[in-house]
Amino acid sequence: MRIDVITIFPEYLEPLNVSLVGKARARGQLDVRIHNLRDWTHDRHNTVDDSPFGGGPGMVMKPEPWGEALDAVTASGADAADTAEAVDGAEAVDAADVSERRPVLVVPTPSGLPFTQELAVELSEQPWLIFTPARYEGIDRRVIDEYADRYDVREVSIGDYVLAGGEAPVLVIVEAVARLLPGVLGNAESHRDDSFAPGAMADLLEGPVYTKPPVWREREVPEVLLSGHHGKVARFRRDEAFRRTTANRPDLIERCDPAALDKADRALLAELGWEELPDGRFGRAAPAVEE
Ligand code: 6GU
Repeated sequence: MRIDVITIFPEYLEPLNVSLVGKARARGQLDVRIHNLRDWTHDRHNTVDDSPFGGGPGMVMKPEPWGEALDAVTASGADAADTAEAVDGAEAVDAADVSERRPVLVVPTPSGLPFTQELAVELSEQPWLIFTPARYEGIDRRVIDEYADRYDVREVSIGDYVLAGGEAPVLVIVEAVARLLPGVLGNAESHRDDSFAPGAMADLLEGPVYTKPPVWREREVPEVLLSGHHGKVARFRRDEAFRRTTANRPDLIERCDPAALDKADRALLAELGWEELPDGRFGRAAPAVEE
């Protein structure tokens, strides 16, 4: 996969050299290119912002540098032939794939669609992503409109809070996507039980995990995990997942597909004070009304 990031703070993207993403780059599985937006300005002060039409606080990113930057970066697909060679038979960045297919433009903004594991999976299937993290009050709207005519543009928010710029969201999205690429995580099975992974544990948060030593500061690892009984271990983990999900994300329980709940799940939810609704879903039991 190829990833381009256009930013006024290239140094903010330095963490992409570290850990999982850094290793994927070193192995040639990921071709990340960071660009300085100011390289596409032409005035003495490398101006990228101006005051908003219609008034109001803050500044807006000017369309011209973004337009020139996006034209240059989107046109550079054909030069992807010089991308990193795969090491140790790892899957190399497919240059042909990049040049033949259009990039997906990912525009981080607090007013975008929520970034979810489902979107991470979808983005991980693309050959080429271009990120446009903004500062100030955002980018002149005409830039997004201009490229939405030619490319798949995704305005994405990473949560219900406001950050000073889109660079941290780029780090978040790239890490979520990169770990899904074939061969990037050591063990492909590692995805399977992820919280929010599609499949058997869908819509449940992952429960607690333990390792050696079996006793630490007089705290014991739950005995069932040492038993070697796979069925009991699976049930324990599922129970813990329900306990954590009911406590931290009751909304996920309320949306849970009733067909995904077995008898033991139902019994546990009842024990945790949830009530079964006529359609088989679960709702938080109404608190007893005090007289
Ligand atoms: Cl993508 N950008 C900014 N500036 N703030 C955010 C965000 C994005 N997602 C949540 N808050």
